[in-house]
Amino acid sequence: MPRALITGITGQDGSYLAELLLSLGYEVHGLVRRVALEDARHRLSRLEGIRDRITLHSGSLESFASLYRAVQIIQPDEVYHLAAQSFVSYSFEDSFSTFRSNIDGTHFVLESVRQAAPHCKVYFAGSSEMFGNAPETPQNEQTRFCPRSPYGISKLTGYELSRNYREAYGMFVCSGILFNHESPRRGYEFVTRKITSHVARIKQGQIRDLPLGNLEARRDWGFAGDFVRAMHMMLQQPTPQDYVVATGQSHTVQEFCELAFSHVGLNWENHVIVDPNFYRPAEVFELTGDSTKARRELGWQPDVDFAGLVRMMVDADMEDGLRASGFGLRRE
Ligand code: NAP
Ligand code: F7E
Repeated sequence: MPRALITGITGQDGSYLAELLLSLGYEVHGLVRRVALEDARHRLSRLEGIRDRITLHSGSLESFASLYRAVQIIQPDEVYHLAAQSFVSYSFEDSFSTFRSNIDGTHFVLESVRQAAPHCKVYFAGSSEMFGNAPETPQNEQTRFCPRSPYGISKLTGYELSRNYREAYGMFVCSGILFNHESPRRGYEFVTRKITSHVARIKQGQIRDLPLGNLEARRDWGFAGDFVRAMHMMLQQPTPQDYVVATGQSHTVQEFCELAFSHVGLNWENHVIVDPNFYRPAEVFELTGDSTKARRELGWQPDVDFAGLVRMMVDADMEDGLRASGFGLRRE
C-alpha cells in the first residue's frame, strides 16, 4: 500500500487530495498545526468524512524539526507539499510571514525528504501567480515568470528550490503550476467563495450588498476536485517534470457575479458595490493557462466547466444557509 504525506491537508486541495488518495488505496498521513487538533470541529471540518481513515501529525512550516520528524517517522513514498499562506492579498499585508511560511517551509520539506527519505517523490504546489502580468496569453511552461505579489515571489522561489533539489540531488520533485481552482470548500476570503456565499445570504434575506474590488480581473477558474487528480498523475510519471494545469478558459470577476446572481434569479447590478479597499497594490489583470503538456503527457482533463463550477458553489452555499437557519431540518 503506497504511503503519502500531505502538508496542508486541512485546506481545500488537501481535503480533496486525501479523498482521492484513499480511493486509490493509499495510506494517508497529514501534517496539521497543533491548534487544529485542539479545535478539531472547526479546523478539521473539511476532513469530516475521512477523519477516521487518515493519520494526522502535528507540525508547522516554521519548524524544520517538526517536518523532518514527520518525514522520518512516516517514511512516505510521496509527499504533497500543499501547505502555504495562500491568500495573495494578505501577502501584501505581511510579506515577511508569507516568505517564512512559503519559502522556508518549502525548503524545510525538501531538505527533510533529502535527509530522511531520499527516494520519496515530492509534489510542490506552484501557482499561476508566478506568471504575474505575463508577456503572453495563454501561459505555458515556457512563459517567463514575472510575479506581482509577495505570494507570487514566494511561490517562484519554492519552484526554483524544487528544481534545484531535482537537479542537484537527483530527487523526484515536480511542480504543478496550477491556475485558480475553486469549490464549495474554498476559503471565504477568495473572490469566488466570497461571491457565492454572499449570493446565498442575499437571496435568503440576511444581507443586501456584496462589496468587491476589481471586477475586470480575469482568471482561469477550474474545480479543485479536478485539479488534485493532476497532482497525483505528475508523481506517477517516469521522470519528474513541471506542468501547467488549467482549464484554458478565463472569465472576469464580473462574469462570475453575473452567473452566480442569475442562478438564484437575482441581478448582480442591484447588489455589487465596488469598494477600493479590495483593490491590490499590484494587480494581476489576466491569467489563462495552456495545459497542453499536462493533457498530452498525463492524460489529464477537467470534468467541470465554468458554469458548472459556479452552480455547484452557489447551490452548496444556498444549502448551507438553509441548514444553518433550520429550514433544511424543517424540510426533512
Ligand atoms: P488553503 O485552502 O488556503 O490551504 C492551505 C493549507 O496550508 C491549510 O491546510 C493550512 O492549515 C496550511 N498552512 C498554512 N500555513 C501553515 C503553516 N505555517 N504551517 C502548517 N500548515 C500551514 O489552500 P488551497 O487552495 O488548498 O491551496 C493548496 C496549495 O496550492 C497552496 O500552497 C496554494 O498556495 C497553492 N495553490 C492554490 C491554488 C488555488 O487556486 N486554490 C492555485 C495555485 C496554487 P490551517 O488549516 O491550519 O490554516
Ligand atoms: O482573487 C479580484 C482580485 O483572491 C482573484 C489563490 O488560490 O489563485 C488564488 O489567488 C481576483 C483578483 O485569488 C475581490 O483582485 C476583486 O484579481 O480569489 P482571489 P487569486 O489572487 O487569483 C492563485 C492561482 C493562487 O495560487 C492563490 O493561492 O479577484 N477581486 N474583488 C477580489 N479578490 C478577493 N479575494 N476579494 C475581493 O473582494
